[in-house]
Amino acid sequence: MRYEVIRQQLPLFDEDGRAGATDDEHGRDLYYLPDLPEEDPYAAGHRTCAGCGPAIQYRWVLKAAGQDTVVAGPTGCMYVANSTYLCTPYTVPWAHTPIASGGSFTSGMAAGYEAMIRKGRYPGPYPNILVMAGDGSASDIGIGSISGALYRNHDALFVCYDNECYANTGIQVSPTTPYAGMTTFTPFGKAIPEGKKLPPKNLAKMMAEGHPHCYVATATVGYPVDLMNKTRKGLNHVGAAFLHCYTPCQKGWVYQTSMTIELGRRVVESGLWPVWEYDPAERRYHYFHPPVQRPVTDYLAMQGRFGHMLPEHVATMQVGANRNWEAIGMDVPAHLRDLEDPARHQRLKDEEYSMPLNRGVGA
Ligand SMILES: Cc1ncc(C[n+]2csc(CCOP(=O)(O)OP(=O)(O)O)c2C)c(N)n1
Ligand code: SF4
Ligand SMILES: [Mg+2]
Repeated sequence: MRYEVIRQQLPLFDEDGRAGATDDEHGRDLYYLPDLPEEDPYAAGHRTCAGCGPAIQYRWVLKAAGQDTVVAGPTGCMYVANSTYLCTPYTVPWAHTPIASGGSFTSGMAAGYEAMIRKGRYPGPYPNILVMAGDGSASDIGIGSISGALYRNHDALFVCYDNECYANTGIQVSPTTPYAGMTTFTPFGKAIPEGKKLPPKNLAKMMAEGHPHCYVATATVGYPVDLMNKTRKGLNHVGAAFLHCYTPCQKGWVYQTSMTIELGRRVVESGLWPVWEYDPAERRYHYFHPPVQRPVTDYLAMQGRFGHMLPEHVATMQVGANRNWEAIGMDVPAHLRDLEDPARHQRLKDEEYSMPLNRGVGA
């Protein structure tokens, strides 16, 4: 006998309330949170650093997914710092996978649940299946297995929590490390004064362009309701979905621990992390247009990993941000265009910005 696979539909959180709570002194919406579920599948008691962006992202995503969820986590900080022998912070089933296998392991889970439900060996409904992989895993070592899973359209949500480095092994460069981002593998010096020479891999666009039948979105920990709604949309989508989330790493980026959420806003407001959704039914991108457009220095100066940047490096970063503004359909104000000229910048460490500076890399 063949049984029907019943799928869940998670309701979206109210964003109207968020719109009603707008206009702080910068014209931004406030940190509004609607009535969130009390359940916390990612419970307290783990060992991540204070202010850890990936831990915040894990909490919001699992709150949005709820109790009827199974999770996989490839090797990385969110495996190692979360789990000790026979102990994890999860109140839902969780499995560790090798760093390269997040996609293939999750494909197996999805296919297994489908088969078990159809054969009447699991009562259903079909659970929320998700994997949360670091950028080293999702954009580098394990990209093949995730791309394969997206291509085969397994019904699961594939999340990349992006802390822009291989954090767990001591802050090494990854493909998503930004231009000029200092890591232990991209130190600045006489030969390479900018530290990292290459721009970051555009992982989310690769996933959307390469798998046009999938729901794909970007998010940051600076916009929790948006992150939770995109989690639910990805889980509700029948088939594969990919979510790329910006998650600051306090240890690797060297910033004040209380600034994780603020960084998640400023990276968007400085044009360095476009927030969007790709709708596979329409085959269209929907871009978020932030109400504030800042110079990149408002973002860079909060982090020690950029403290070595010279005027030409800051100008290069502003060029990239300005092209991003154009790509998402926003005008580039004259004062941001002017900042493409290196002569308009000092060495970053000599400037005075709104945030106190730390120096160095935290490895
Ligand atoms: C095949 C393989 N290569 C290298 C490692 C060593 N390793 C363990 S965790 C890690 C860092 C993973 O980086 P990322 O996926 O970005 O997660 P993060 O640590 O930043 O949370 C590495 C390189 C491994 N476990 N397996
Ligand atoms: S090193 Fe970074 S990603 Fe790892 S636990 Fe600390 S803050 Fe989180
Ligand atoms: Mg990482």
